[in-house]
Amino acid sequence: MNTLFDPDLDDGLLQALIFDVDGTLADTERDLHRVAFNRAFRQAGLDWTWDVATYGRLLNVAGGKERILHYINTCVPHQAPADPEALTRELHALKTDIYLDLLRSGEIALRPGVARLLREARNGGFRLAIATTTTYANVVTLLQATLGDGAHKWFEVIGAGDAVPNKKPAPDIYRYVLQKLGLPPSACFAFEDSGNGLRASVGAGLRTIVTPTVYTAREDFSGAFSILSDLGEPDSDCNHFGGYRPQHGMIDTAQLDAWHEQTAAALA
Ligand code: XBP
Ligand code: MG
Repeated sequence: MNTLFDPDLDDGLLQALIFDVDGTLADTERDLHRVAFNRAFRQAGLDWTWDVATYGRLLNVAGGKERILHYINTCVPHQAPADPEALTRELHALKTDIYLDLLRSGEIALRPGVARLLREARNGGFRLAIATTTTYANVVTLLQATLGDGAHKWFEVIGAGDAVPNKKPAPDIYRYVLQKLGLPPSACFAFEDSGNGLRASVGAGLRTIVTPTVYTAREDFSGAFSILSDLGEPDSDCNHFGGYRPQHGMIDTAQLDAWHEQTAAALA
């Protein structure tokens, strides 16, 4: 897929911020996605349990359906049904319903600095987008549960789930989002938490700020623009692990504009 962009939209300034979801906006994997998978297995009468460590290994496979199918084929091949794809679809539909209920009923928080940066970017006229592997309904519900009704409309493009055939680490979902925005990667920053996500965004040519989670902390982040503990808050500096260091202990639009000015020419 070629990224076709509209030259009229690219005036050399920073235009858009593109966010991954799971791990980046909120730490959803261990206590929400994992729990939802396990409940779906139980509801389907299966005795499969993904403990915290097992799930950490399975996270290398991006996408819930892909993860279930991988597990069937490699971890419980003796229990594989005649049609593993059909069972995968059934389990994943159950899992999505359970995950949405968990989001609606639980107290999920965005990671430090996320709500602040989104609000600031929105007020400052930046365009916002999502590039994720997870299911579209999961994104909308997470945004509404954390930022309020209608918050998904803050994002001009939500590239999610099966919008592209190849999930991260393939760059396809980022290319899809850039194409919808009509922007070249040099007009944007991406935000990721994982090695797979970083390979996808860098593969699409995007400068990427990585905020790892406990699950992804030991992954390979070479090629990241900046690696930070989180996006920071005015009263709580982020820790700097590599790449560009934010001047005031947090990522705000002034910092992103300054970094853009320093580095955009080299990308063009
Ligand atoms: C993270 C993932 C997702 C979720 C499960 O995606 O790998 O697959 O674990 O979501 P990202 P689904 O960090 O790109 O948001 O079950 O809906 O696929
Ligand atoms: Mg992620």
